[in-house]
Amino acid sequence: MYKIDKINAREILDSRGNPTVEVEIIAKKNGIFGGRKIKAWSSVPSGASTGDFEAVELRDGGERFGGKGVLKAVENIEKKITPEILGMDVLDLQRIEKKMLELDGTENKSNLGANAILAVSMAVTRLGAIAQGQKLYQYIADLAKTPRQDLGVPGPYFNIINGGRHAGNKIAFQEFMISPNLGNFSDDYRAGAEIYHKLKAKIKKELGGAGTLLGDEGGFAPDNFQRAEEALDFIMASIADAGYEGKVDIALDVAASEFFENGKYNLGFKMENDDWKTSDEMVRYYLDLIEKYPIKSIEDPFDQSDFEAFAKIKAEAEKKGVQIVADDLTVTNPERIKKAIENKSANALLLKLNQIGSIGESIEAFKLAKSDGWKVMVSHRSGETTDDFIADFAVGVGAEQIKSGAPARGERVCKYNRLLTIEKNLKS
Ligand code: 2PG
Ligand code: MG
Repeated sequence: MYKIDKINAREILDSRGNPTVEVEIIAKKNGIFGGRKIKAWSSVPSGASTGDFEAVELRDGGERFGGKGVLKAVENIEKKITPEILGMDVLDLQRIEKKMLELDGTENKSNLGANAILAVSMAVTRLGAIAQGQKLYQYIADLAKTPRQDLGVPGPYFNIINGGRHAGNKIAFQEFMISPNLGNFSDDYRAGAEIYHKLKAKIKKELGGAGTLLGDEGGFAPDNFQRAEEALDFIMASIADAGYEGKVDIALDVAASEFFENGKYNLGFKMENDDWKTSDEMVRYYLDLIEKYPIKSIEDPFDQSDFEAFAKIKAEAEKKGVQIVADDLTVTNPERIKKAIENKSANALLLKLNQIGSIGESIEAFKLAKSDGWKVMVSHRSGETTDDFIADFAVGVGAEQIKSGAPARGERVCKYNRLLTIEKNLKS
């Protein structure tokens, strides 16, 4: 039995240059010849278009890093969590998480910080896998009781044009994603990268070099685009240029909460002139886009509290084989997922570990979504680290889909690259 022996926590920077939490945990097997040691680390990501109902990411406030320091979260790991879980068996993730949740004592983890709790939770999961001599995805499959024969690599969604809060350009929608359907992950990955490069060349040629500047998730963020259609036209042309016509689905993350005010949506929120739309106008707009482009997935088409508008578009979109993904609406929180199921607001869940803040609760969220036949898309955050945990998590729970930004930039591709290895392992 490996027991938790030492925990080192520290403040590091994420891909946007903001502080986040990294943790390293050492566990020891007691034996007559002294202890054999194993260790694992983890680091947590951070969002920009954060849902109001997410678990709390503890930040220090004050002057350091513009208030975004995480020294309190680090101290909570070292001074509060560590004494409680030292000596516990690394295979006892459930008890360890329960201890942390009790210690925190709040609904939204605002006491210890979801960033502190999740970092420990992920590192303990990794230690469990090492202790069992398993790959991380296998161990997570055991935790989630996913049958081994169901393990496969999820379909990737590459975010190749960035807008919304992730870019300084004018476009309101946050993410324009492509999902190639070539039958296996490595071919999809290659197609994603080839289309990304064709898009870059096209933007450079038609809009000038400045158009190839990147947004937070590694997608291009040309200032010239104002409407979603312009971005979609460029994407369609790049898919054709790369030779993948008819083999690639389009997905959107609208992140509509970011431009919702007084019951209406302002598609011009980053432009000089406002462009207000009612919920019904937005429904018609989405249906129109679905008609014109091979859009197969729309995430957060409405505000995070508008379960009804979600239900309206879901009913229409479903008839056309388009999934409606709940992100800010459900924030990986079982209570909110239940509400979305009752209201028939979505048929796919965006699953982000740090929205709920522990591995056990993330698995619970996954199961709940599945109980109503939803698809699940495991997701990175716009502020990321080089931790590739979500790749193993997505495979382990049996998620059909994953999004980790563009097929470029280290913090994005480390997840996709890990999936290449897993794909090989699963085949052999
Ligand atoms: C989203 C995410 C990830 P953020 O809205 O789906 O793409 O963005 O991490 O900023 O919430
Ligand atoms: Mg989203």
